[in-house]
Amino acid sequence: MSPVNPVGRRQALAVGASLLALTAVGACSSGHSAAELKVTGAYIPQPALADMAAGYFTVTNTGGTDATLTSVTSGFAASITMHSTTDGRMRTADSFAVPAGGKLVLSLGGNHLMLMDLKRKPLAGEKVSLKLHFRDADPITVPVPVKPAGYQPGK
Ligand SMILES: [Cu+2]
Repeated sequence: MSPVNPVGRRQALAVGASLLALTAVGACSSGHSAAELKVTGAYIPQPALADMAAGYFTVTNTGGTDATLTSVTSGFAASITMHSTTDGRMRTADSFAVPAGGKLVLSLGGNHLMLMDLKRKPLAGEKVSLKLHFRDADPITVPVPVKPAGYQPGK
């Protein structure tokens, strides 16, 4: 009598191989799930002058991969820079992280966009288009409402 049944052994190997395959697929899909970005609460307060405006929004990432906001462009402003605020001091930021399962918040007194060299002064009630460019995610174009000067969300 043979101690090993050849048929049983082959089946065991086949089951083992398919389990390995399942594990590999599972690891791959969770490790590579893309960033899932959504932009909400975007607004631009109507500026006092035509040459400069600020911009605010929130980017939420419900995906499994970190993304990075690398730049913002618009046909309406020749130059858009990103600023962070620390202890009341503004400084230019090269990029902003949008962590997996987290969010990036641009808000009054904190991180914000600085829009310069405007084509014209944006007026409350109109919308301008901003395009957000990311590393590790597709760009998102957002219609951004212009709010009255001094507008604060939720007030
Ligand atoms: Cu600034």
